[in-house]
Amino acid sequence: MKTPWWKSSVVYQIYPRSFCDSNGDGIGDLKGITSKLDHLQALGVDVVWLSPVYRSPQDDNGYDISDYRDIAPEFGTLADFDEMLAAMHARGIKLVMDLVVNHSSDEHAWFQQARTSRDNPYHDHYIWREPRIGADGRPGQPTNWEAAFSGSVWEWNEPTGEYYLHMFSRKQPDLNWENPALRQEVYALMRFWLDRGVDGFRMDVINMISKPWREDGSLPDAPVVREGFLQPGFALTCNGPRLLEFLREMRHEVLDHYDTLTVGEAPMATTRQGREISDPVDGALNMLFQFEHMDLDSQPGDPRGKWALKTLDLRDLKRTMARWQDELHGCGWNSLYLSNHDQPRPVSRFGDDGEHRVRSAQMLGTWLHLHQGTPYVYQGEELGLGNVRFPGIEDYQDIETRNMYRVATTERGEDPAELMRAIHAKSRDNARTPMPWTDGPNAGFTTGTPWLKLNPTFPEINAAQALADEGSVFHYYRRLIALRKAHPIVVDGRHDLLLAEHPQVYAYTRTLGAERWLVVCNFSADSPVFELPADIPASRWETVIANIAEPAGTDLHALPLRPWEARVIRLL
Ligand code: TEU
Ligand code: CA
Repeated sequence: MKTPWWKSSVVYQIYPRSFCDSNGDGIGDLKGITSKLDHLQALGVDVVWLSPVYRSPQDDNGYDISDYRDIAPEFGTLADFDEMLAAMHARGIKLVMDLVVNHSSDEHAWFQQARTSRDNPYHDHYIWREPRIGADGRPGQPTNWEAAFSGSVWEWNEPTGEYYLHMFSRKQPDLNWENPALRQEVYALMRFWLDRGVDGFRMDVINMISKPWREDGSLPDAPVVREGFLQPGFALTCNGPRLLEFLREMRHEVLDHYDTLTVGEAPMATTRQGREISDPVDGALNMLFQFEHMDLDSQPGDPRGKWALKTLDLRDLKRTMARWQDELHGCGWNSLYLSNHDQPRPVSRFGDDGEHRVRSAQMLGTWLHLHQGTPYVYQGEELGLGNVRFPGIEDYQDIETRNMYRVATTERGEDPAELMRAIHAKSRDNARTPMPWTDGPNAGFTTGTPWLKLNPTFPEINAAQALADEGSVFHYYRRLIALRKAHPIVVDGRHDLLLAEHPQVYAYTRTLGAERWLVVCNFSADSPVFELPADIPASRWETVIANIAEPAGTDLHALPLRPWEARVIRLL
């Protein structure tokens, strides 16, 4: 069987607001993207995933859509979109759109109608509940769930005398997938973009669309982890009873009729859900974005969630990654990512953004791209761009960061200095600082005032510098991407983890037929010695790619490693 294109592709994610501003209003836009396609082509990526550009009040930077069939004016027009898509296709680059259909904006015409009366035909497009009578006999919120962006998931709607559900901000009401008419609306808007020529979808929190309804029409409370406050409700909504049914319907109604790449964003997903959803026969999507490896540097079970910082234990990463590799091999498929618009920059998070910035960024890229799956590169990752440490909360724009800080300081009395430390480590704005193109004014991103402050490192870390320097992260990523095109083992080879308990060295093999590659990565600034297990013969070997030209030894059963070294080796 021919390998589908989405298995051998590398995807580049563009966060349009922060990529390139063509008209000086400080906001990146579609014309800006079209002007930078040389950069993507030089890198060698096959597909662009574009974060939302639809019409939106931008409460959550476009993940709150008020018109699914139009472009936000700050990003351009449908004509600009068609021009961008044609320019991408002319270069052999496909385009995957962000599909945000767990919720819409409260400014969407559906919601504007829905909230006017219980009899309105659009009322049932959303999720409504009457107050629940509490133990004190007084009416209150229907469940105890806390929204992803703080506060309750329930917002009162006076005209109908009901609450509506919003898992994210109050301007992002959840859509009611139980309603077949709503589902048909979603399928129709998908066809609208596919017929326009787009090549697939990244589906925002798609495993949250089926809510855990009980027979009496109520929703369960979440377990209490923080006495006296709202509770995280995500775990209850991420694998609802009708999820697979809805996704299979979407597949049969829409996806089966086009040649697409589909990736479902799936918080809390288990390998079992990953297998079910990506099963080529009975599943529905090509692959998921799972989060397990992104949760390993937070304190498990802590109600502060991702803000409760923890140092990564490399052995946890091995256990998690190896389980996803092993359990999907030969049946499902997965995406590979370290970075996106919601996550801090990997070089700051798992590498060294100081002295060893370039080498550690290259090591992380090697480690990621040599796994089995479809790799995603997030804008700026190919430059080895790091996090920012803005001094005050007012420098941050992200709704998640701002709301968390406000509620933590005003309602829970948490220490502002400690919160700022967590924000420096984890805020989504780390990933959203404007793309540094040059060392010129505003890093060449805009001629105006950028909507979010630049990363102050731009005089040294920018695309022009990276292109000019053969030793840059960019050129290394370019070689990594080319490697995938030249060697089927990178796409199809089986993964086997080595040295599961080593705290610094991450090593694994890939095997395809008689061919075997060994990947050795030093996740530290120390100089450990890599010891290949004795049962793997390795008298002759050669380096395929490495972030330091010459190996420090010849014996793989005792190979000294330099700080943050990465080496891919063909065993002969
Ligand atoms: O993110 C979903 C999600 O799970 C987030 O709560 C994520 O865990 C969080 O941002 C990490 O801090 C998606 C989008 O990627 C995100 O940008 C949106 O804000 C969110 O959905 C709502 O649409
Ligand atoms: Ca602009």
